[in-house]
Amino acid sequence: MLVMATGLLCLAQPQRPDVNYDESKVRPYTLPDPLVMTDGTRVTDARAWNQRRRPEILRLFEEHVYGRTPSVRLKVRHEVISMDAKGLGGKAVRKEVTLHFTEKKDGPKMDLIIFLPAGAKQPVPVFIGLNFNGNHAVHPDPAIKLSTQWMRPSPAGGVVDNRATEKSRGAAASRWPIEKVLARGYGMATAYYGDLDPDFDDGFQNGVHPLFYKPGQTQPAADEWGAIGAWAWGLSRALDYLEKDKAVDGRRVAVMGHSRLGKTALWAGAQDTRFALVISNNSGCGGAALSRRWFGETVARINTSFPHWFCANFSKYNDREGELPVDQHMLIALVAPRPVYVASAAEDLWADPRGEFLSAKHAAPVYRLLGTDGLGAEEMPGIHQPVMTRIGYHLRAGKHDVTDYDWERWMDFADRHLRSPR
Ligand code: GTR
Repeated sequence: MLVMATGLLCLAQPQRPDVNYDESKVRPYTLPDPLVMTDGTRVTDARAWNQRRRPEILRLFEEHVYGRTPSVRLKVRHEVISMDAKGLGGKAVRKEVTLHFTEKKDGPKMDLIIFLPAGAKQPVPVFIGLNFNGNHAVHPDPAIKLSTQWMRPSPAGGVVDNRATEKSRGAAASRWPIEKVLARGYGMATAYYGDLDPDFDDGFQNGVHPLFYKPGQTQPAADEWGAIGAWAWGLSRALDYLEKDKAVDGRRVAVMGHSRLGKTALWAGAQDTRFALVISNNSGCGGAALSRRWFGETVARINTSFPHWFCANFSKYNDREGELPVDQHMLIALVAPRPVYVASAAEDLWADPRGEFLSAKHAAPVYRLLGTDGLGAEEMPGIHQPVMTRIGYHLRAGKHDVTDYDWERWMDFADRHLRSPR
């Protein structure tokens, strides 16, 4: 344990000067017990968990962290905009489908791209995740529609005046090893997160939020969804489509996400139990990492830098993490008993790898109560020693990123836990 902590600190370059990266400075904290109701009642069986404690924890995350997702069902129209049975040089069936959230053609909509292994004899399990740079950035294939949405400037270049250019094709391909995923019998689906809500603080005037305002409402209430909520909602709409696609096994869809989109994948998987497997990559504060540790990014920092990600209520807990009625281990517990995988990177101290591991560990009692093996590690494992129990975990060497190592472990995990239909 001590060796591990030292290893982490040696590898890491402190990313910001006034942030705690020192394990010895983590102050003692007490986590809320996922198996004790707010009124003090202990949860001792699956029935009490499913009927009482799980809904209670979900409500607490809605009210205090991510905000409530509207329950109104929109009529979503699916428009297939391209279909190539011989995509990627014959390796993939590639489809592009636009999900229109209003009657208007130019209203809020999401472009979903799906790659399925060519020649599959039966419906395949699929990984779905939102992407940061547009669908055209996940693979250099020139046939993929170039996103026309607002986009953050990209370190890889190719974004001019907040719009993608041809130069950005394939810019994020290293994070989306599509051919490798197809070769192992999985499909891959992705959509651009900015289709759902562009990632800047505009008081929720663009994206999908206004579609749900009550008459006279101009922004979400303090306990209503922010950007992460909208992104997670979009993942569920993508799943609605995948469930209808006969080439996809809708009961075996794994949701994954990196960083802010890892927070999003966890929140999507927590709310929508149709996701059969949930993967968080380097999701950090507001994702898998425990807020109470105050290590790396904190609640106050995240709410200051990104005031639009969470609900307004979350900022009440800036520097008062101890008063939160939840911590992030309870978010992971909401996925139980479905398989969940938490992936950390050793140099990504901003995301607090140990805090991510501890969340997985403290979610395990819920997994065990529900009859699974929980997490097969008491202590944080070393670099590249993946844990593959119903809760999966690994610490990868290197930086905040998505690499082939991460994908290979997730596929190993999916091979183990999604092999047969649920
Ligand atoms: C950072 C943020 C993290 C993480 C990351 C990302 O600036 O502090 O919480 O979400 O961005 O999404 O890339």
